Amino acid sequence: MEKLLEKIDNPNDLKKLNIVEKEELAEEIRKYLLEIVSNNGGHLASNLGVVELTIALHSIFNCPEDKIIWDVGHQSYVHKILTGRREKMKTLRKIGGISGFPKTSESEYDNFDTGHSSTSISVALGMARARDFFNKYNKVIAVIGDGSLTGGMAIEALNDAGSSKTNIIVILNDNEMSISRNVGGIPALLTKIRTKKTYTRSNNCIKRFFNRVPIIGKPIVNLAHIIKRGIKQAVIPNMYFEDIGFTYLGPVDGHNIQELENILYKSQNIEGPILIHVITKKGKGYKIAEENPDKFHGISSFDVETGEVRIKKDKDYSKQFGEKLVKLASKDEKIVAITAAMKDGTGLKEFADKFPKRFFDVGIAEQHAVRINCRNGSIRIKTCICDIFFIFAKRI
Ligand SMILES: Cc1ncc(C[n+]2csc(CCOP(=O)(O)OP(=O)(O)O)c2C)c(N)n1
Repeated sequence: MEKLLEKIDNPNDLKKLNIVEKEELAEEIRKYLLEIVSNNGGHLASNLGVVELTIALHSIFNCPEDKIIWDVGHQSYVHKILTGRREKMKTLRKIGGISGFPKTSESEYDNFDTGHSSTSISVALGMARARDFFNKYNKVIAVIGDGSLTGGMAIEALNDAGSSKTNIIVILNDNEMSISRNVGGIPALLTKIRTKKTYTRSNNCIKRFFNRVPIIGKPIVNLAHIIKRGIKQAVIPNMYFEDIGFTYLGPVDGHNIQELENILYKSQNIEGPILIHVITKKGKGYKIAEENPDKFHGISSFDVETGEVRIKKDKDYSKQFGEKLVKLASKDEKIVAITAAMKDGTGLKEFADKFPKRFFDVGIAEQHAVRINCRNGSIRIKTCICDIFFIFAKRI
């Protein structure tokens, strides 16, 4: 029997499939991703996590007229496979081969050349404003991970988009992981929302109820307002997104194509900025990656049976750096390490394990990471290694 995947040359082919066929297609795509990345190396776990989401997005929206912006872009393999680049994906990480990130020069379905994280909402908002300016009606969708949402630029963009009343859709792909486990207050907020699923489902009923609480007299108005807000905040954590101007939809199971299609379809009829909270699993469908999502975030050629990397590098720059820093820090307790969500990539794992109190992962926030360590009386940057992603500081 001919594989479904071989029949998909563009999103219109995908739209002809029913849900059961799309589910089969998802499994075929997973196998194909594994085949390519285990041979060539690449970003695996994030792509396995967005298979159903990407199928649903290309089923509901009409690309390339509608614009999808992939934050970071490392999770765009499925998008590439579904938009006419299935065969070219075999050239990933080969000289002259396909890019592992969206490239406007590569396809009309790619809208922004990415690599750095936390930019997608800004790009989407700009495109949406341009659309409105030229009286067009296409949809603009930013797909951003919970890790990238910790980046300052993403928060700045949410702030602007929320108050703008512009029609944009932000898909929050929440897998609880950056490259390592996600850190900070925003992931904590998302966890609250996830664990209060039942409450968020009845969000509208609760809101309606509290809005009907009678108000008597001016002082009581204020008091009632504070109490109402307090209770709402306690019961409906997604209020954060609603309060800054977004319509919040979800959370939705990011591996259920039907549910995803329903919510995406619904989003098309809502005015203003929308945030759809999608829950996914990094590495979904390949057990070894599900259990080690950080190792399989970006990986070189590996054995599918064991998950072991084929050629192990003895020493690379990051490893050298990490080892040296551990040596120095063993002799000098004033040395601390700061990373912007790049513990593994910058060779700091051993340091973090050995000196947990002297290790700071500040989330994807390089600007903040640099600034937090400038002289403040007690901490001053002693050395800043050329790569902005990691610095180490010495308390004086
Ligand atoms: C500004 C910046 N800092 C760090 C990185 C390295 N980086 C690439 S992907 C990633 C994690 C992204 O996490 P998330 O947005 O949740 O996506 P996921 O991989 O979990 O789907 C990081 C830190 C980057 N691309 N850009």
